[in-house]
Amino acid sequence: MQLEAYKISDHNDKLQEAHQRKLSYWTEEVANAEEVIKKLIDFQIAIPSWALGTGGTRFGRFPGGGEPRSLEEKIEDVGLLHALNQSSGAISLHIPWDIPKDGEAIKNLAASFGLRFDAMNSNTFQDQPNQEHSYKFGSLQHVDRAVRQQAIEHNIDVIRHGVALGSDSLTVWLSDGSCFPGQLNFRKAFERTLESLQEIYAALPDNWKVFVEYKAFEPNFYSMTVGDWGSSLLFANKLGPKAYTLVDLGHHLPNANIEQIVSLLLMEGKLGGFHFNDSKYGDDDLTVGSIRPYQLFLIFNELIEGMDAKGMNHATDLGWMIDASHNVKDPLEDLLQSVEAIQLAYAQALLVDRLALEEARNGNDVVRAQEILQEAYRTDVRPLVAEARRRAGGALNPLTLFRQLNIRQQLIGERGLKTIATGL
Ligand code: LRH
Ligand code: MN
Repeated sequence: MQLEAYKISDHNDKLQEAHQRKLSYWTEEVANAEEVIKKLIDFQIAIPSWALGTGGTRFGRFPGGGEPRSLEEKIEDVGLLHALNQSSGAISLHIPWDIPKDGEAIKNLAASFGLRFDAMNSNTFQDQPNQEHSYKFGSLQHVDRAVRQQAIEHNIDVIRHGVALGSDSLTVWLSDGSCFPGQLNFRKAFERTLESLQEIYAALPDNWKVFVEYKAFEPNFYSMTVGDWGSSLLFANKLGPKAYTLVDLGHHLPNANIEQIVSLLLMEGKLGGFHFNDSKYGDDDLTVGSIRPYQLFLIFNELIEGMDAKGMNHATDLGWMIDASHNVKDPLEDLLQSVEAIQLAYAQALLVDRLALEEARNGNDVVRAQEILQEAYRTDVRPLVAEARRRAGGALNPLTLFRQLNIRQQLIGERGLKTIATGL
């Protein structure tokens, strides 16, 4: 479904007066308000193609209706999100869940919604129908060369699909590992995985990057071969300059200091990108900023500090992607909330007085340093984020408009109640 521009301008017109009143404080009082608004307009977040339907767990899945039945309908849904918030200008595909039958046609369809293709994701954590070799005991780490070869060829196939769509990066997340002590020779598993990744690396086009995504546990529950930022960095360093680490916020052991990990990976020039979500316990894949919004702010604070230290472009030099699963929320509403939470954390972090913060740190003024950070975090930047959307042609309040237009009902009307989207 296409969202007509007049529906967005009608919505904004009704909210304009209240919005201007809130915004005036900013534009009159805050020196870098304009700079922040411009940065927010440029900051695009990729939407995962596997999170446009209702997610589930081993205990159950409760589809809400109107889910996309094809890649084309998934692109339409991401187009809808982007029309509403003008901050979701990319889609990240997962193969084979979303194989583009006609790459050119899919590329043009996405472009008609103002969308580009972000990182491609391979899948050697599930066995496909009529697959010759099983990944039960791993893929790139497998003791059997034939299984590794099958997984290597799949990744090279995913790169081929990505080239046809204009993508320029591959995310490799491996469920490889072990469930019991004794099951795996950790060193040999690492070496076989490295050898396999080197063959995939050799197939990367010159301008491509490969992101090595780490995860502490699940679906293996004793060891994961790419289990933490250290092992991911080892792989990225041994593979070469086109290889980077990918930080999925839900892939850490409890109480890990993710903002410190981000700072060090940036310092090493080996941070490739993010899978944003939130969690309280494990890889819960919850709405971004719904459980630990302060941690998200602290991560963006380190991102800006580290990216500015290297003169990096905030909008284009890292991969900004969401990776979430929606068990109880409408997938599109959940994604609108996640994009909003990311934009808010980025805007707050842009307000941090970095000179004053360094001065406080150099004086070991711990209280002052915290006050400077929390001054920014406790600032209501919603008018800035809304203004960035308005100037880019989006809705001042995307979620309200999504509901006012009964978009889910319209999608159910078009697609039916029982449609199931491919993905998690
Ligand atoms: C693994 C992961 C990975 C995806 C999958 C859908 O937990 O985060 O990024 O391939 O979710
Ligand atoms: Mn992920």
